[in-house]
Amino acid sequence: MTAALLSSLTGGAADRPDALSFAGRTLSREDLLGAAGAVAHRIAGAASVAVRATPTAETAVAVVGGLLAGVPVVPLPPDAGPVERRHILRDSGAELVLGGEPEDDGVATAPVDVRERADLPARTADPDRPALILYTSGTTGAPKGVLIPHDAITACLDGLAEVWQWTAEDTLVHGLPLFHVHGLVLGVLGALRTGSRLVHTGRPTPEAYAAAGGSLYFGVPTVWSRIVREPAAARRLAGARLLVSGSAALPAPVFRELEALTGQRPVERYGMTETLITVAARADGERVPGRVGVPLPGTRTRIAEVEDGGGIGELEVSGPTLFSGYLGRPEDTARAHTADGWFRTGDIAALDPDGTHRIVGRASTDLIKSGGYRIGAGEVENALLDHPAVAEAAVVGLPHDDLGQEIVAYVVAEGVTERALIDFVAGQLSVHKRPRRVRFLEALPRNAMGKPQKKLLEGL
Ligand code: MLC
Ligand code: AMP
Repeated sequence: MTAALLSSLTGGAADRPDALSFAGRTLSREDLLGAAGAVAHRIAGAASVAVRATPTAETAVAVVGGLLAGVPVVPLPPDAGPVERRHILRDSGAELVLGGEPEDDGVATAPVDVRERADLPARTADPDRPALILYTSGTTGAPKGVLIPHDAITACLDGLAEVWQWTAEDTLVHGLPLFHVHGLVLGVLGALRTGSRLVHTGRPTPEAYAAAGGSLYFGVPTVWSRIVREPAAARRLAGARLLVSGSAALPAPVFRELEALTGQRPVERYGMTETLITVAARADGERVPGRVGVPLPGTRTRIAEVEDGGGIGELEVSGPTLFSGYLGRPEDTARAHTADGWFRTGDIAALDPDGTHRIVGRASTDLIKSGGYRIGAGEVENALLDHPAVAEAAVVGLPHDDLGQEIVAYVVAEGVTERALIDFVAGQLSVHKRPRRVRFLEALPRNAMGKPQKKLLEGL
């Protein structure tokens, strides 16, 4: 068992008045500990708690409270529609939602008050209970709960601290959502574990990143591509120590424009909800467009090459940062692993002779990455099929300059408009899962087995 995840927070270090700031509202380390202590007392003994994960100090307090109480935390996207919210609450068995207003889903809510103070509970985290249960989309069906152990987070953050020379001297800046690995695990828990300051900008706009004056910046590729389109903002990042991109492929032109405008090359890192970050470019290593770096300490990778794959194939990983399974889904957990226990990422990768990795695509077209969000085509198709006017639906991710991919739905439907269908999906699921465009067809192209041929849809 590695050292307790939040030991640097709870270890009695001197207070830091500006430890965390969310859209201009600042919390000291003692504010955070006191308020998280109050949350920990309130939820003690719960099987798990959900946190309405707005990008605010309340979310940091609630998550830290859960971790200190040893109660698994389930971050809820704050804009989750009723279908998605109900699924996450039922599937996780969360007993309470911290933050937000009560909703018609039978689960009590409790407010989070950052002014409350209580001593930390004596209880320490039970290593057999997960720290976090993060919901993430698969190719079909509703999102699955990914069980993330305390030790996996510790191993990931300590690995990243080493490869990026990330210390308490840093000021981390980002404006990412707090219900995924990137913004929450790296972006909040990473700052707390390393002791660095965190400036959360509320939204990841170029102007807010430029104004934050940090040393270490995190962003998804869409954030970086928006920053290079605002040269004056981009130039203000020239004094930063490290610009980090992840969650999707950083286009090479954006990499080069960032270098031209800031004088420094970004580092890329690769990961997944199920594995946390497994591969990263080192701060003192080579930074090359399209290369996501080398395995973190203790992590191993291999390529499951198809015959004559030319060194390219599915990336498999093993090591200390992996999840412990999908909640209540032993068959899905087994299917996601090889017989010898490696996790199948579903990403197609190549290993260069110097040991650096390139991610070249995904095995399935049914997992879409848009703005760094992972979206399962099946979940959006099911939402569309719930609309009474829709007879058939096929959802794909088409190339998009700003978002990497954009969600496009092809439907067979009568008597309904594109706008109405987009709003209908947004009313059930998180808003980032809504299609950007809907195309109406007479029939979906299908193969002899009756399966939609999604490759034929592009351009229809
Ligand atoms: C969007 N809009 C729409 C629409 N789609 N309106 C109508 N119909 C549609 N179909 C609206 C939005 O609500 C918004 O409105 C405006 O249009 C702009 O939307 P957008 O282009 O999506 O931009 P934005 O909302 O700014 O989002 C871009 C982004 C966001 C980059 C900020 O995608 C983001 O936060 N991505 C981060 C995802 C992430 O953290 N992933 C990590 C997963 S963990 P308005 O009114 O709101 O302006 C992981 C592991 C790892 O992957 O390796 O890290
Ligand atoms: P998620 O589970 O939301 O964390 O999404 C994980 C997926 O994001 C991975 O399976 C990859 O497809 C993608 N991803 C993450 N980081 C990168 C990267 N640096 N380059 C390319 N794809 C990435």
